[in-house]
Amino acid sequence: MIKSNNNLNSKIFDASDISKPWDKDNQAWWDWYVTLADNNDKKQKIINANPLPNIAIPNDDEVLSELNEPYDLTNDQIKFFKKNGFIKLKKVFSPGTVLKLRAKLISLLKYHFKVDPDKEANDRFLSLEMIWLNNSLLRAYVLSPRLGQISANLLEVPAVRLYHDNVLAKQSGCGRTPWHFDDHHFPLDTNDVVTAWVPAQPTPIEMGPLSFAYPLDVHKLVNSVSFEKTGTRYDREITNIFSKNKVSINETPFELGEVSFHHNLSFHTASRNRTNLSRVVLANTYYRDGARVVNSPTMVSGDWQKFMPNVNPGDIAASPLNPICWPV
Ligand SMILES: O=C(O)CCC(=O)C(=O)O
Ligand SMILES: [Fe+2]
Repeated sequence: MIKSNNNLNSKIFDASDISKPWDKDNQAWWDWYVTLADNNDKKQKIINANPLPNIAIPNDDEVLSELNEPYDLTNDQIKFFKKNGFIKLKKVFSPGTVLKLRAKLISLLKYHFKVDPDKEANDRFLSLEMIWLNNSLLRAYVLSPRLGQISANLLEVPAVRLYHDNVLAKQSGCGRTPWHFDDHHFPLDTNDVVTAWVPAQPTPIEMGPLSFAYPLDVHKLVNSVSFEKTGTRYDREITNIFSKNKVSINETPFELGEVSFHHNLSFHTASRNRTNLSRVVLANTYYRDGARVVNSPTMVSGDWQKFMPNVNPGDIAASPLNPICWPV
């Protein structure tokens, strides 16, 4: 009798059990992940985004030289990042270099998903990763010494490696990205991790720019909220706790060429895309050279071994797919 009760109990679904590895691809991961977002704004109308500016597009050599140029950070900017866990920097890239990136990403998305993400929206969050392996120009954007140098300087570490790149196309009508911090996602045993989030078009509020709760240590307010792999309770609870505690949230537009950098303990979210264009972003994650993989990655890390083949839990995270991006 006791035995059969145990059997019964072991079959009860436990929404907080995330111990099993993710066994699908990373697109399936995003399709799942966005179901965890609370969307109570469904009735808002889709509006037309401004058309993309009609400007000269630089040639490949001009783009390469821009991606290689250093970016001077002030001590105040580094202090701001340390305190707040994110920073938004203008003029990281020229408008033409960003629009060239967008055209490349759109053609890649068309190829993989067989839809034009700006025209045939089906409210989806489309994702591609490891694009740097197959295209030399996109490799330059992902392994950009400029992004690597900013990342290393913000983290104040001597060298950074690439964890992965990620094309994140939030289509017209696609709902919120749930509140989270990336420490929950990345199976890296370090807090020296930063993501450069590069929007590939001007990104007004209506398009759902990445938004950050600050200062960095607001994650302590929500550390005890247990994550659940189904439903929107986790996301709603974070919203409630932040609102009760009057936590500041930076939700501001991105101009063309502006890039945000966020730390793996920074809590962030993004609103629904209420425009008619896809919100296309290249998000590259970099971490301190020498860091290890955690001992027990979870399903929330997705198919992380795609990003570091033959690296096992506990190992130093330094596969050939994790090149040092700074110094070069
Ligand atoms: O683009 C989004 O909406 C989410 C991206 C994100 O969470 C990240 O890059 O860490
Ligand atoms: Fe994130």
